[in-house]
Parts: sequence; structure tokens; C-alpha cells
Amino acid sequence: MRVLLLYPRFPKSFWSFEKTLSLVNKKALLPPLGLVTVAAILPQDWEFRLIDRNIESVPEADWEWAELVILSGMIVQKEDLLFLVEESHRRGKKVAVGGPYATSVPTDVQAVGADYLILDEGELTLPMFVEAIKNGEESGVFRATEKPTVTETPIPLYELLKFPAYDNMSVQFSRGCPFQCEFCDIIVLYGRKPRTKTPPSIDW
Ligand code: B12
Repeated sequence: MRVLLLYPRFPKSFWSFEKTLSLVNKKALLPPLGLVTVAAILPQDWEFRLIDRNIESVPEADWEWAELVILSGMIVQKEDLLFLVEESHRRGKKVAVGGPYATSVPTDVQAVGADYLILDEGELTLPMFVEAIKNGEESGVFRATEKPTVTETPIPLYELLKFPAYDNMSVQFSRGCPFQCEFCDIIVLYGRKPRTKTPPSIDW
């Protein structure tokens, strides 16, 4: 399976740092760590290309190459994410969507006709999706009621990233938060019990 991983554009805001980034000749603050983690969880005999729309547009050759488009994003990226679902369909590609936006508001993504909604944490729902693909299922919604232990998560496929474009690199050490801040989605998405990785599950 040839998979094109697409990370939608952020709108300009405090966190987009576009003025500061241009001073240091970088295109984005941080990489799409969720998508490179998703690539590491999917079958390793699948082929992956990753385009972060915050650093470049999707090359025509990549659109043509892809058999399946996989998207992730936060609510703040909704405009470009929904556009990319429609653009993928216009080009005759199947689309799967996961991550914080789709998990928080699945109805938006369903409304634009995404073929597969792979919600919650990929460690549990990506295997369900892979099984569905193997069974020839053309669509589906995959959800998990539990939280995975993050020590089993494979090391992200960092090699898919264009390192020089990013100002900072990130690693994930923990998921979940014990607090209940009303403005934050973390406890809804990842629960109130922090789960931590161990050095071997982070070392690259
Ligand atoms: C790093 C980060 C950022 C970086 C972005 C870097 C980047 N390029 O992605 C920065 C600092 C720029 C940032 C900014 C903001 N962020 Co932020 N950020 C995070 C943070 C801390 C970690 C995300 C991450 O990389 N995790 C590591 C990866 C491995 O985990 P993951 O992405 O969750 O992926 C897992 C699952 O979600 C799932 N998954 C993810 N994608 C996909 C895709 C598929 C197909 C599948 C199957 C599964 C899947 O599987 C993965 C493995 O289990 C999260 C909080 C958190 N602890 O998760 C908030 C978080 C994502 N951010 C959030 C918010 C609100 C923002 C801001 C809007 C804050 C603000 N008010 O300005 C800004 C927006 C930026 C902008 N320019 O406008 C919210 C999103 C809420 C939502 N429901 O969408 C979160 C959840 C925090 C919160 N407080 O609630 N952020």
C-alpha cells in the first residue's frame, strides 16, 4: 500500500511564529509527530511519504503515487484538513482521518465524506483499520474504549521528516494529565492517568 501522509496548514496565530521562523530560516516550529508515529504503527511493508503543508505544497507526483491518503490534525487545522479530504476525493483517492480534530468532532469529517475515521489512540485503532483494509472494506469508523500503554508504541519513523525545515524536534514521553483545566482537551483525548514511555521506547 502506498500511503501519502498529509499534515494540514495551521492558520497564522501566536503559535505559528512566522516572523521568528523566517529570521532563523525555518519553515515550522515542530514536526507532525502524530503522523510519524502512525507510520511506525502501520505495517512496515507499506510505503510512506509525508508532506507537512506548513513547509511545502503537495507535489503532483505524490498525489499520483498515492493509493491512500492519511490525515491528522487539531481543530485549529480544520479548514485545510477538510479541504484535503475533498481534494483527495477529487483525485480519486481513499482518505483516512485520525488525530485530535477527528476524535473530538467526528461529525465534521464524516460530513465531508472521509472514508475511514480512525479515532482515539492509533495503537488500538490502526490495527482495526488494517484488518478492515485487508478484508476489502471500503469505509469504516474505528474507535477504542481503552487507553494503550505507551511503552509498546514503536519509535516514530523520523526519517520521513525534512529535518532542516523545523526549528525544534520533538519526542513524546507521556500521554494523559491528572488536572482538569476546563480549556484543555488532553483529559478528554488521553485520559487523566499519565502514561509514560521508557528510554528504549524513545531512543532513536
Ligand atoms: C506539540 C503540540 C503542539 C505544537 C504543534 C506541533 C505540530 N506540528 O504538530 C504547537 C506548540 C505549535 C501547538 C500549538 C497549538 N496547539 Co497543540 N499540542 C501539541 C501537543 C502538546 C502534542 C502533540 C503531539 O505531537 N503529540 C505526540 C503524538 C505522538 O501524539 P498524537 O498527535 O496525539 O498522536 C496519537 C493519537 O492522537 C493518534 N493520532 C494522531 N494523528 C493521527 C492520525 C491517524 C490517521 C490516526 C489513526 C491516529 C492519529 O495516534 C497517535 C498515536 O497514538 C498536544 C497535547 C498532547 N499532549 O497530545 C497539543 C494539542 C494537540 N494542541 C492543541 C491546541 C488547542 C493547540 C493550539 C490551538 C493552542 C492555542 N490555543 O493556540 C495551538 C495551534 C497552533 C497554531 N499555529 O495555530 C490541542 C488540540 C485540541 C483538539 N481537539 O484539536 C491539544 C490536544 C492540547 C490541548 N490543550 O488540548 N501544539
